[in-house]
Amino acid sequence: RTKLIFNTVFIYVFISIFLISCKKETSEEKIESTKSPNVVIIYMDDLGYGDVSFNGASTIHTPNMDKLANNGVIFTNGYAAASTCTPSRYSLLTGVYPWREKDAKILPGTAPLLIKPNQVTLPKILKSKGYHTGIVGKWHLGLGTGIIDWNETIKPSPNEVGFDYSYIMAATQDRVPTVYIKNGDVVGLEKEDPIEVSYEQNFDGEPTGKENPELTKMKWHHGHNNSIVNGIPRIGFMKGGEKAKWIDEDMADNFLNEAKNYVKEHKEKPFFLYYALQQPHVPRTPNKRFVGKSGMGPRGDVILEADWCVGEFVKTLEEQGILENTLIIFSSDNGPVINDGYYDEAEEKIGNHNVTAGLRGGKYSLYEAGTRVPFFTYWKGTIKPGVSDAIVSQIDIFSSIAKLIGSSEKTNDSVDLLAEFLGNSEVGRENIILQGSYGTFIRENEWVMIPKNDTAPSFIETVKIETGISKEDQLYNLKEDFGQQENVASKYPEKLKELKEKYELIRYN
Ligand code: NG6
Ligand code: CA
Repeated sequence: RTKLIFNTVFIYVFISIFLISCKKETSEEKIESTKSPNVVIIYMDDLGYGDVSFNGASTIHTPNMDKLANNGVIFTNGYAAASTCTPSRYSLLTGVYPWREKDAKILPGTAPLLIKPNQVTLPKILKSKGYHTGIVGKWHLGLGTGIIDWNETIKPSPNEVGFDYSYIMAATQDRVPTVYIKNGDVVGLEKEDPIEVSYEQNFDGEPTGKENPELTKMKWHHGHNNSIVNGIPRIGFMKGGEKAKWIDEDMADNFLNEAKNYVKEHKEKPFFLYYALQQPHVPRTPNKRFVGKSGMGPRGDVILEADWCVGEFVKTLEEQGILENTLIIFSSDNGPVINDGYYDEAEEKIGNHNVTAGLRGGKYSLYEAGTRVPFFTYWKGTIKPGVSDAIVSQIDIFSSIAKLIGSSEKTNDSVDLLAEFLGNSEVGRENIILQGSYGTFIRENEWVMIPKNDTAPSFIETVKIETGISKEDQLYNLKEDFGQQENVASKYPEKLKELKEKYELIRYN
């Protein structure tokens, strides 16, 4: 009898354990059974770590971003590859450190395409796994091979480096040409009114911000005094293409509609959408629905506008019934800047809002606020909500997505952090080399080491941002010193030496 009871209990326990182990399915295992999830990257332009309420801002409210972030994994140590746009975007799409590519620096609107047509890219690997791939929004990675005829189909464009569909602005909102380009063609261009673009000289008789300030509705503070479009003086000269010129105040709606349409048209097949919003980069031109809404002037208003766009976009995924089969990665290309070249009240109306949340520096900087950006992943029903302190970067999206879709592609620089992005691990990278406008530095665990530099400036007067450059080596312990206030290089010479060696090994090999 005892034996019988023993056997029954044993079988019962055995079956229970078996059932429990069957049920305990991690999100990674779940993917095995999910068929090719859609992948969406929502990418902001110049949005600071402190510009979102999911990172603690109480001076500005981003409810739509928060809703996703708080139901996904928020990364407190999430990095862009660089503290400016082009290098960050280059790394996001190639999984390669930007400092390996000498031309990965802020590009003019006429620059040739930085990504080589034979280079492996994130959209290419998705394409090879049957995904439809699209980009809507800011490109800023160059177009063509040198001299562009804007009146013909431009090649190569995003369509030659992995995107099946592209609807983009060539460079930035403050740079010419101020037109949308769809699959290589300028949208709305009329044959009788061809476009000419130059970054060297003006076209005869064309007004400029410098010579005709009376024609401008937004005043330039530094730079931004070339051709005037919609009353806004820009970087670079442009002539013609009147009907094709964008209306700045409609840009957010326009990109949003394109992104929504892309989703609706491609929901039947797995898709990858890179939705690259233009806010809050200059010129900040909120639609009239958002003017005055933040009380912080146009910079705050366009953040609210972008937040609304994110909400509307996600609503579309929901309405199309595909939200639960879509991984969303949200981040920003670089840190914040308050005055980036126009008088737009950003400084005057900032109030108590801290765009960096106390991190030192900003856009262009080697200090943390340059590259540490808002960063979260969201996947309804798959990712368990949480906050992760793991060091992750946008460079790692390449290898992580490759893993997700079963591609064997990887690069030396891009670390597979799929488990971290899905909230199943908090290990992250051990170290990373990050780029500023002047040079690079290493972050490893809680340490940051910025190598000394005798020639570059330590401060950019026009934007009032510290570059992070110093004639001394700098060492910071971010765990004890979030705001990088105390250089502990002389206090921990061994640590400094160790990090310098590691930095040089990665950087120069
Ligand atoms: C700078 C511009 C700045 C911005 C930046 C690019 C001047 C004086 N400043 O050169 O306004 O356009 O380039 O920003 O022209 S980024 O986010 O695309 O990298
Ligand atoms: Ca940017």
